Amino acid sequence: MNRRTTLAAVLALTAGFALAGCGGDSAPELKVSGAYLPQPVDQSMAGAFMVIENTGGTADKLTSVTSDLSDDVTIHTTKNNKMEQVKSLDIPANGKLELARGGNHLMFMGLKKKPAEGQKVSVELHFATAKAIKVEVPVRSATYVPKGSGSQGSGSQDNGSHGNGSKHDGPQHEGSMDDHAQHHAEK
Ligand SMILES: [Cu+2]
Repeated sequence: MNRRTTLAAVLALTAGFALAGCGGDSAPELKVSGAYLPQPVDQSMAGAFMVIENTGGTADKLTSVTSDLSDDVTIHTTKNNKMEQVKSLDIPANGKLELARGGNHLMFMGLKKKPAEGQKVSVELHFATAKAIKVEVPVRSATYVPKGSGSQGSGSQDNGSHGNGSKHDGPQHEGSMDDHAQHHAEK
């Protein structure tokens, strides 16, 4: 008896979910804002940043990214100033996933052309649950920092916390981008 009741409950839940969550669990509701791609130094690589907000009651994951700029787009985190490729990034329910300088970012390798400031790069974000979202990401100056980006945690990143006169990307990213270049050069 008990088992049958449970099964019925599960079926009811599943059906509810299929009907866009009548059962109380809402689907992820994702919105992308503040996307930008700092103009890269050359065609070898570029990074992009944005905020993905989830107003739904269900968590989701950013699982992959495609773009007309590159066939090799990966998702990176930054740990101890080193970039690390990850399979996915969590987007919490009623929360947000922040991609920002010195932290999580999208990485484009082997660019098909060098994007210039003022242009837009078409990027498609793929998620575990939600439908893919297409974003026209504006190309900004190499040193662009979005206004009100105070939530990155590690303080000012543009003013020589490295002191090595880096002129293009955020110091952290650039330092580790060199690792990337080497890594890829070994192919
Ligand atoms: Cu990276």
